[in-house]
Amino acid sequence: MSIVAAVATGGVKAALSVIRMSGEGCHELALRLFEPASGKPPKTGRASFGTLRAPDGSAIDTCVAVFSRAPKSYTGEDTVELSVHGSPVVTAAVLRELFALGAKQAGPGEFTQRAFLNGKTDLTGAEAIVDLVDARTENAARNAAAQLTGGLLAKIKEIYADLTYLPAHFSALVDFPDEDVEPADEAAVLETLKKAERELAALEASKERGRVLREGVPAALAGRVNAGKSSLLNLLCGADRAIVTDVPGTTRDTVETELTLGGVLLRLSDTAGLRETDDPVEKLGVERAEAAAAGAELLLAVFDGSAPACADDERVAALAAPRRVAVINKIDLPASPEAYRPAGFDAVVRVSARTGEGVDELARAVAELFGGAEPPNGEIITNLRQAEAVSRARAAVSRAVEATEAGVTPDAVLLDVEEGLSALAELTGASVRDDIVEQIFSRFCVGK
Ligand SMILES: Nc1nc2c(ncn2[C@@H]2O[C@H](COP(=O)(O)OP(=O)(O)OP(=O)(O)O)[C@@H](O)[C@H]2O)c(=O)[nH]1
Ligand SMILES: [Mg+2]
Repeated sequence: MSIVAAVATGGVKAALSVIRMSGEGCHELALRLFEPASGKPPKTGRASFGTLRAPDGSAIDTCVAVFSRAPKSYTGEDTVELSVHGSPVVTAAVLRELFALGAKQAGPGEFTQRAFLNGKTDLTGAEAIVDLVDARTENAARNAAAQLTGGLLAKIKEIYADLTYLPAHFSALVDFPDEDVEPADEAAVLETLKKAERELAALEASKERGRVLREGVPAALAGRVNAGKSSLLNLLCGADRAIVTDVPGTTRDTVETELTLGGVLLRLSDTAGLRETDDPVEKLGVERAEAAAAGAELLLAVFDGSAPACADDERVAALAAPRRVAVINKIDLPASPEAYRPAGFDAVVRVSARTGEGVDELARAVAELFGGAEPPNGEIITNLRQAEAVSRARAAVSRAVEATEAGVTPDAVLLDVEEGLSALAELTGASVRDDIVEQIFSRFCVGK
């Protein structure tokens, strides 16, 4: 493989930047620029300090270099990592010299792709790297780290191992019908298939949580005017994001912000208070509020606990969403005996957007509804490619279960099991088409 090089830390100003190189011959290439302070060749696998010099002998920067030998490196090839001072000018100059000496610019994800091709990681591990770098919540990062260290792979290998036992046995039956191969214990075969089916179904179902981890949950605050929606948004995001006044109908346009609540990433919209109005601008705002609620997976219906209920509260309580939490606000004020009493919500919490009381309870409710309470263990499907492969494997195993139950001959079942196995092999990358590998790694950044 040719020698490739790239900045791994992005072209930003920082204390340090790392320039990566990989490919046979990259040590020699690096040594034409890097002059170890010790005067001796750098030891592999150790950090060595030195100076990077341009061909005219002028210093470009001092740096710490790590030379690694195949296969003990990230890519499984000979690699060099140069930690230079984090100036985009310096990194550009170093790269220019490396390119002049014959290195090529690494493509997106090329280092990890080489690691995959050299068996240093499976595909779920490689994808976990993207998820880890992209993680916007601690839970998302934790899940990616668990996947990176083999969480999902271990689960899939376990299912794979259970299923591979069956073809071996069935093949013996099919290929040597006249020999006295012990017939498969039907009950045991069925149990193995059903266990695999259950585990694959659990993985299939985990894609919902994976989506929440990666993309977050679209959520909307809705409530009558002055219920305290904007105050709550500001409190939750810790910034003065939306205008708050005691004028009813302050918010007109929807205001969207991203925040983490109960470990769950919410894309939360503050909306105009719901009420009948003749004001054409406010009318549009109310329409937008209803549209935001309709598109939300989580509705935070805000009610004023210090004021008597009114028809607008009913209208708010009637908004449909897959998950609905009633938030009784203003508990710092004396409660009104005629305040709205919500019913039919997944949770009811009492808060004060003014003092912050009750926000922990709201966070817990959200965590419970979206699985944020349980730290993710990496056995979660986090992208469409994985989801599609798991679904295919599950469908194939389900067919095998059905066929076995119907007393179909083993050779027919065998085809389904093999299809399930090949879907799992695609998932881990044990057997996958080159164009699919290209496509996966093209989603990576340059330098990864
Ligand atoms: N005492 C008290 N006052 C609150 C609380 N939350 C909001 N308020 C006050 O209630 C008034 C309305 O608050 P907003 O946050 O603007 O209410 P809103 O629901 O966004 O109102 P609209 O945008 O008009 O629909 C302001 O004067 C807030 O200071 C609370 O928990 N306690
Ligand atoms: Mg408002």
